Amino acid sequence: MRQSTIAVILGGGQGTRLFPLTKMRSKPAVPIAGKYRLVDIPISNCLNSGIRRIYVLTQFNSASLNRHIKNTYNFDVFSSGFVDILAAEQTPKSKNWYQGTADAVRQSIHHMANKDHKHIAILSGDQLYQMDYRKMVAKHEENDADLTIATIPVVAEDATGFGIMKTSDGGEIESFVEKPDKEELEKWQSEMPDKFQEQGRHYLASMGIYIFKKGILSELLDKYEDSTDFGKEIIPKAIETDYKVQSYEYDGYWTDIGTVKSFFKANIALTDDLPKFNLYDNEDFIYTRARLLPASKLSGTTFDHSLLAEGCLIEASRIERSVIGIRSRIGKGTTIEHSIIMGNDYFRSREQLERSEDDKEPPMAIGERCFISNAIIDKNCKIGNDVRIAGGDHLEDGDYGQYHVVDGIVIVPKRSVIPDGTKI
Ligand code: ADQ
Ligand code: ADP
Repeated sequence: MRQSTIAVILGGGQGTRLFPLTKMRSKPAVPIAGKYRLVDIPISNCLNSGIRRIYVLTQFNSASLNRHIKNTYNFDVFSSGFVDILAAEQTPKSKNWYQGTADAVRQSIHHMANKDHKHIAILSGDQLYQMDYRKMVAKHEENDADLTIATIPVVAEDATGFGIMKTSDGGEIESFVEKPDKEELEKWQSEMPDKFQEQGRHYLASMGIYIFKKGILSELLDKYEDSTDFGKEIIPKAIETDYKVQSYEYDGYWTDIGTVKSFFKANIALTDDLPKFNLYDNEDFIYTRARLLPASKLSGTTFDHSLLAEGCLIEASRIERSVIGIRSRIGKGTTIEHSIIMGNDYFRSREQLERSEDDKEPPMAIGERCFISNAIIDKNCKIGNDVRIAGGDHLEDGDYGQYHVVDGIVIVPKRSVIPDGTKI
């Protein structure tokens, strides 16, 4: 297996859907679940599936992504493998950024050409799921497919956001439409097993996870040289022509985390009694940077259904349904509910945190007596005392300078300063 598959993780285009979390970093570096970054999810799936040669394609190469990859995936155990970042670059052949997913792979494929392999797996960088790609590769080989697409049954409401297909009894994909309109949706229904019928999941969706047989990927990219996107162009064209394209049905937990709303929802879902995404597994690890942080210290806080990462100093009154990231500092009397606090990149000394009368800015922390609800506080923010941030549908989406509102969620971008007494 180790020699057979090379993985390519699509690390994101312009990053507009997760803006402003992508204001200061590339999408794969966006922090998730208090201590990981988005890219850790597909990389961990690869490592847990024995795939050790991994490329991450990204539109721009942020310092934090570089540092994270370099410091996380460089152990001796990886001597037979690598995690390489390939950022869009101007070359004699191309003066542009990646124009789409297929274009990103086209511009990078020369890096893979002389690496021994049987298959290339193309993976999305913004999905939360745990999958053993070995099983998918085994099916792909058993079917002797040119291309295998991982698929999952979805409900009508979600179907318009995905590639939807119809398959033969043997699982060969016969027709495919990228993000069908509501009006034409009905004709894309498939016969599903009872279990899915009962849940209203009548449509077979592409998970955007592809395994290509050696040579087929570059053949398709050459043949359709003007096509820049997999879902819109390459996949439908491969199905229409004579390629053998198979569906690999998956029925575990899988969710998109590519928009602010879905990212927020998936993070908060980790605070459920029994989260569908299991971080607590003895075998399938989610890898991330080992930061050697001390244990978190809590004083006087009622903590309910929340994740607390390492290195935090918390004196808040109440924290509920929230994800509290590494090195967070939260002052006395503060309440946080239904929010993501990403934490800090470094500690500040006790002296730096002492506030004198003439300090213009609050320290890098969340102050005292604050109320924060339905919000994402990015890293290294300075939130003063008596600040009230109450997100919700009553707020209009937009850029308000100090903060943004997306789908009712208030986002305070990295390194922002919110003065004492601010009310949002
Ligand atoms: P989408 O997720 O809408 O649909 P797309 O926006 O192309 O497709 O993104 C796929 C992945 O590639 C994402 O991880 C994205 O961040 C990344 N990406 C996008 N543009 C990129 C670029 N220029 N450079 C590098 N990476 C880039 C796709 C399929 C659907 C399928 C869904 C499942 O097209 O058929 O149903 O995924 O989520
Ligand atoms: P993590 O993966 O732990 O979030 P990052 O590598 O993204 O960490 O960020 C840590 C960042 O903080 C680095 O840019 C590091 O140089 C910076 N940093 C560390 N200590 C300090 C400090 N005392 N002052 C300013 N920046 C610091």
